[in-house]
Amino acid sequence: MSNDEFPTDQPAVVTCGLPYANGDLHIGHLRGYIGADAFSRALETLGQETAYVCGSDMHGTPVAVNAEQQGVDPEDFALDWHEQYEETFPQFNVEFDNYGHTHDETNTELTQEIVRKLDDEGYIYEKEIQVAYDPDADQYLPDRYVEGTCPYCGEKARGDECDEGCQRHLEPGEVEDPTSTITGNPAEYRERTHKFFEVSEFSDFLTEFLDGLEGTSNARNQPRQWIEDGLQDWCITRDMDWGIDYPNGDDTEGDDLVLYVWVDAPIEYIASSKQYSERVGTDEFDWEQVWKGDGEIMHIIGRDIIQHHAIFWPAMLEGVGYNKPRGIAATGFITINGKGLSTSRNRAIWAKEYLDEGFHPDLLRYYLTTTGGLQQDVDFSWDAFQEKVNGELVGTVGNFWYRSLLFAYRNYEGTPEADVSEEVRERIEGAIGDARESVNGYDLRGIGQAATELAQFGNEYIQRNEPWKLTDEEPERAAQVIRDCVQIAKAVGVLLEPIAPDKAQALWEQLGEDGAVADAHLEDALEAPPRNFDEPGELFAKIEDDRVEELNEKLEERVAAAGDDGDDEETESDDTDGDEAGDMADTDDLEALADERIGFEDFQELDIRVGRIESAEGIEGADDLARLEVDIGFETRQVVAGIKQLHDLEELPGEKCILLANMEKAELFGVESNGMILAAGEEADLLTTHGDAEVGEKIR
Ligand code: B3M
Ligand code: ZN
Repeated sequence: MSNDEFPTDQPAVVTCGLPYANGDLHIGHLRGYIGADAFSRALETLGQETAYVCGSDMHGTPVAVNAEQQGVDPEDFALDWHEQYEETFPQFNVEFDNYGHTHDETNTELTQEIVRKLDDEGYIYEKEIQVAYDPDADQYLPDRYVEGTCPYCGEKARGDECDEGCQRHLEPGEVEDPTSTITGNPAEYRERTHKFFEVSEFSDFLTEFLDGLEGTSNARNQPRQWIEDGLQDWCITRDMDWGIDYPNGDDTEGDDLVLYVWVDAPIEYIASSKQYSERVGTDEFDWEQVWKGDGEIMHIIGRDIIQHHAIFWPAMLEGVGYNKPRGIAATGFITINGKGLSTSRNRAIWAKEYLDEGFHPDLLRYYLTTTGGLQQDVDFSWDAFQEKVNGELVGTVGNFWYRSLLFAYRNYEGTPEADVSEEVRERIEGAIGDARESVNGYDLRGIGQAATELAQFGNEYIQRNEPWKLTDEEPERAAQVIRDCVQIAKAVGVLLEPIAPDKAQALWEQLGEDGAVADAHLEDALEAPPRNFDEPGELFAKIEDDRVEELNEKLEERVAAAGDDGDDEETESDDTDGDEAGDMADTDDLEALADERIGFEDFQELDIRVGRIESAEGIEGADDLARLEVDIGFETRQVVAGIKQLHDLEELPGEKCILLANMEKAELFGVESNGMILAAGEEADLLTTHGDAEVGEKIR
């Protein structure tokens, strides 16, 4: 691995989190798979040799619990979903170079080999621990078979993760007040012998690893905090039948101990790369060069699985002497109409549903990659989707492509014979530079913006030069303007390919280009298109208002229908990627409105001011607290806020906020708090202003 600018002379592997093979894919999944696909395509446009690999996650309780509920064998159940995923991804132009699954031979062998090696190296030991047990079901209760309270933050948690609270991974025995998800009865803790991986030995290594890690800042900051708090060793076996057997069967025989799903799942990244090599030959792609040599490894994941990727996984790789990831980009969640995506409440956009509605996959790809930064939560609504598609794809890109090519076709039967002007060449070079920088900064939105802004420039350019007025009087000038436009159109296609591959290919063909735009590099954006091409067609169509109305109604109706009985069934069998966190859902989940009214004078007593955060840092020893310096115009205030786990503190300086300035002073963990930052909801969404209110101004 290096931190050299892309493209490097080493092969790269891009991965995304493996979907649990346990249910229908929805927009929450698609964001990750489309994002990683776009990123890997974008690397290729830079000339970086890249393999995009993934596979289905077949093991663990997320699969076993669902299979059991349906009374089917977990293997059959998981394989069924696996096959569906294999079919679905290409329909969104998500094209993996290899898509395997964790139960196949390659992964099973590799996992056992790696665990054996960790054992040989002395990183694995046995320990007696308390494991939840359901006496009625006569069964041990690993992970999602048990629920209870998170010992760190007090929220309701699953056996292996605090999915609704602090997002921490939980070790067996940690969850408090355990209940069995099989019978709903209280579970008891029993003593069992399990295998542990000595993650704590890797603290220094991980600290250094994180310093060099690229990607989104949340993937570095949260793990740094966890290391500071002290790493615990990691239990890597479970009392289950379904999974990969612990390799040294001798001492655990008959005990049904399998490896914890999070051991074999990331190893599938390697196994899938290996299968790709085996298929195309090591001359074309050498998995060992990546995983055992110096290749570039980039993981795109959901932010709920940072700990697995930025702590456990690099420690495992280091333990066996493999290469480590160069970048981890952790995406935010998806909300639907401003509310948390909830599969049990049917508040989701399903992959199949989207396609059945007849929308082109590239529209969703564009929406999901360019609506927010990778790290931010992205809200999906049919209205916002319509606005983006009609405004940017139809109005800007499609409009520019069609008018330029049509004009060129009608007047010159293709690309006019003229040179591209200096102005346009420079503008295209600028866009190429922006795209290159965006790829290097793991900034998908920037990649899309480079294309859209160039099309925007194209529209202005054609408008400014009015070639239709020039064809008779100044034919040479007209030819030159249209030559420029055709070049811009082609460049937009090359730049947009990672995000909207089909549409870019269609443009490519309209320009009479041979081959695939996916094979083009960014510099090809400056190469002249063929002299002749046929009459072009429009590549994007407007989404009409009545369509959106209809889609909104459908969504509302089915959320309402699920609300009637959906909540009863909420055993979380549905959630595959933690995307329900932050779900504030229905009004029953909200705090009741206050009955008592206050007068305006009471309100006036609150001195609430616009502030700007100058600095933010965690308070040592306090799990949730951060110390902020907030400029409120007259002075800078030090305040303590319970946002350490909920915000990326590095990102806060410069942000406007709202501060209650005449709050009584308080001292927390020895730090004086002189004011209170206002925030909404359990995720502490920080209040701000949306206009140009100045720092120090009073809220009235
Ligand atoms: N199967 C899904 C999730 O927790 C899980 C990812 C594995 S990545 C190695 O998002
Ligand atoms: Zn918690």
